[in-house]
Amino acid sequence: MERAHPFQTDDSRLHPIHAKVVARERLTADDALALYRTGDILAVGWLANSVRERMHGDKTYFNVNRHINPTNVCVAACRLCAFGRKKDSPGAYTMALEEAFKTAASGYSEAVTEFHIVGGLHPDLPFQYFLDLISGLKERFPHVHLKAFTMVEVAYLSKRAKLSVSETLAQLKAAGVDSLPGGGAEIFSDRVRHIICDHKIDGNQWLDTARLAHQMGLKSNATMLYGHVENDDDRVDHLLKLRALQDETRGFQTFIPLAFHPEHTALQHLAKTTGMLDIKQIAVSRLVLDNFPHIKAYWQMMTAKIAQIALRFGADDIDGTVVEEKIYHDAGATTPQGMRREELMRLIREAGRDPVERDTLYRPVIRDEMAVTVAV
Ligand code: V47
Repeated sequence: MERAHPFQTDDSRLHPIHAKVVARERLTADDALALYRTGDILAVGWLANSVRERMHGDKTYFNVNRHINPTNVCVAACRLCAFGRKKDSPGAYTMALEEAFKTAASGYSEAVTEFHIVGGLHPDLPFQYFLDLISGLKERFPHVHLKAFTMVEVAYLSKRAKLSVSETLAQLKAAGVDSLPGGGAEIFSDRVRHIICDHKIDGNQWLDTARLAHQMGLKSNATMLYGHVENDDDRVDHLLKLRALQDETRGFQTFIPLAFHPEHTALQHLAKTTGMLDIKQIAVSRLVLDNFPHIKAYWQMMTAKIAQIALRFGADDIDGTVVEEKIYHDAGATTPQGMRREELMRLIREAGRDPVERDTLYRPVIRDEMAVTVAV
C-alpha cells in the first residue's frame, strides 16, 4: 500500500502493526495496547486512515435524525450519568404518548429518516407503553426508521413484562422497532462496571442481548464509554469482546466511542478527556474492529471540531442532525443541541471528505425539493 505520505515512526512497536495493517491481518490485544501507549498519534492516525480509506474512500456518512427521550426516570442511578432522575425528584419527566408524538414531529422541517429513542429504566411504565409508543410512531411516521432502546432497556423491559429477552425483542420488532442503538455497553469489565453503573446488566448480558437481537434480524450499534476509571486493558477487552461477537453475528453496523462527560455526575471529580485521547480512541477502534463496517465520531460528544479531525483518523461517520440532545447536555456538553444538514455537509467537505446522507442502514438517501427516497 503506497500512500502520498509514507508511513514513518520512531516507535519500533508500531512497525509490526504497520506490516499487519498492510497485509490486512487481524491485530492482537498486545497490538491494541501498543497503539494506546504510543505517543506517535500521527503514525496511529496514518494506519487508521489507511484502513478507513480502503473501506470507504472519502465517503463520510451522516443522517437526518431526531433524538426522542421519552423519560428520564431511571431506577439504575448510574454514577456515570447526569440524565437519570428518581421518580419524584425535581426535573423528572415522563412523556405521555401524545407528547412523544408531538416531540417527534417538532424541530427542524427537514424530513428526518430516523428517530433515535432511548430513555431511563422507569419503575412503573408498563411494557405496553413502549409498544404503543413504537406502533404510534410507525403509524404517524411510516417512512422513519425507528432505532430504539438500548440492550439495557430491552433487558429491563423483559424483566418488567416477565417475558424472555427474545420474546421482548420479538414484540418490539412486531410493534415497529427497526434496529437498536449502541448505548449502555459502557465498559464490559466487572471491576469498572461496579464503579460506574453497578445496577445495570453486566457485560455478558449486554452481549447476549445484542446476540439475540442480531439473530432476530435486528441490526444494532455498539458503544464504549471511556475516559473515567477504566484502563487500557479494560478498553482492549471491550473492543475484543465486540469483535468476537461481530464475527459470530455480523449484526453490528457502527461502533461509537463515547467520551465520559463528568459534570453533574457522581464522578464529577474526574478530569474530562483530552482531544488527543478522543482522536486516539477513534483510530484504535478503526484498527482493532476490523469487522465493523463503520466508526462514528459522534459530533455532539466530541464537539464538531474534534469530530471533523477524527474523519482523517479512522472515522467515516459523524452522526446526524439530532435536533435535541439531553444525555450529554445534562452532563455539561457545550455543543449545540442539533445541527442542520447543510452544516454537517460543510464540516465533512472541509475535512476533505465527500458527504453521503445515509439512512440508518447506510443506504444513500436521495433528496429533492419535495421528497426523500432511499436508494436500495
Ligand atoms: O449509554 C451517559 C453514555 C450513552 C454520560 O447508536 C454518557 O447511533 C458520557 O449510546 N458522559 C447514550 N457519556 C448515547 C448513545 C449513542 C449516542 C449517539 C448515537 C448512538 C447510536 C448511541 O451515553 C449511554 C452512556 O454510555 N453516557 N452519561 C456521561 N455523563
